[in-house]
Amino acid sequence: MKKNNLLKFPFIFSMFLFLNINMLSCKQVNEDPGALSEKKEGDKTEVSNVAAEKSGYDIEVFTEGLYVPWSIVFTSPERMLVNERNGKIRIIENGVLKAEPLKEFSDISSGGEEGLMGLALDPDYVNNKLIYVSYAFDNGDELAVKVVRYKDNGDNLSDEKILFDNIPAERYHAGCRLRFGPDGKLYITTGDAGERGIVQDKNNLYGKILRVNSDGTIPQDNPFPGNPMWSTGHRNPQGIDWYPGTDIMYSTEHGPSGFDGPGGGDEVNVIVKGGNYGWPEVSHEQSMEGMVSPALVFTPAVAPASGMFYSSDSIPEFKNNFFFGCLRGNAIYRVIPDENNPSKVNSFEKLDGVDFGRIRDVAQGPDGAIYFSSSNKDGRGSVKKGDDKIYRIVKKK
Ligand SMILES: [Ca+2]
Repeated sequence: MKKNNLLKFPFIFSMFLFLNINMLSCKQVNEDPGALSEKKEGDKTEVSNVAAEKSGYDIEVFTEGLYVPWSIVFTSPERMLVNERNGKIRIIENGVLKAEPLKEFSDISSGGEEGLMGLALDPDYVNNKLIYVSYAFDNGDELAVKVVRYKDNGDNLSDEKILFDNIPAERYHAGCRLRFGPDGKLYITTGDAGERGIVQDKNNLYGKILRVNSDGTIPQDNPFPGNPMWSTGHRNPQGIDWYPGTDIMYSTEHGPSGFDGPGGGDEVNVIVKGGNYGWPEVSHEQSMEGMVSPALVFTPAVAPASGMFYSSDSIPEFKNNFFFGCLRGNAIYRVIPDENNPSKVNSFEKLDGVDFGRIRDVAQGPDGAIYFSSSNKDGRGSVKKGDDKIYRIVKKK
């Protein structure tokens, strides 16, 4: 019953709702949406300085002058790598953005939402220096996404190994987040690439979360033998992570845009092995036997572009919470799972003080700060001086 209540709650941007947010009590999910449901999508939420002052953190600019920073990873406490969507892996060392990229890809396609996207470190990076990237390219006939592994030599990459060069892509719904799970396997999110009619066929790579070994081979214990699919029925998932210390996986997913279903319906899902998440048969609050319903639904759209569990003690109130950046929503959301049953979402809130335009990746730093990137240069934002930027949330001093 409680879950039904969660599903029925349409999140609406509105000042009215915002004023009812109590930063740490997080009761939005239980509020009666009735009085709010007539608000229009264009309504703006304004960040309240009063609320931000009450919070236990500060937000600082970390780097600026980037172009659509899609993925952020730390290779050491001093060195960050950032994928810029138009094709460069940038190095930020001791807080300084280096002019020379680690690599610039010459075969990138970045005409719409696609481009240089996912970036992940091998679980044994400290010893083997392996990194993994995903990017869209034109294979001569059509767009596709490559997942490629390289050795990071500090100021260049070598030892290229292509894991996939055939993940379906389009200018829209091209995925493609990469992250290693606690099982040491590489997980890859793929979009429906505009072919939603075939997502339900498990024998293709459209609208899936894939799971492979770090060399691209298929693990023996995948749900279907010889198949890289871990879950299916996704429209365009772009954020995955695992509740700290468990194998419980959360994912964010973009809902329909009007042309392919009623607008909104963005999702937070708890991903289970072999699960079918419904697209395109069901979306929003609809359910169907054999398909997993979302833990949270956001209407109107917030456009969730990332996903990260926070595991540090640095900001104690955030420990074991799930965070994701929102493009259209111009926000970071904080999702609070039930600590006794982390597969269940207790509540969520919009993080106070985040008012920097479109937000894309969210990453935990080795220092316990939460780093996040703006995405105002992606063609849909309003570009501010110094964009795009990476910010960080640190405990209030
Ligand atoms: Ca779904």
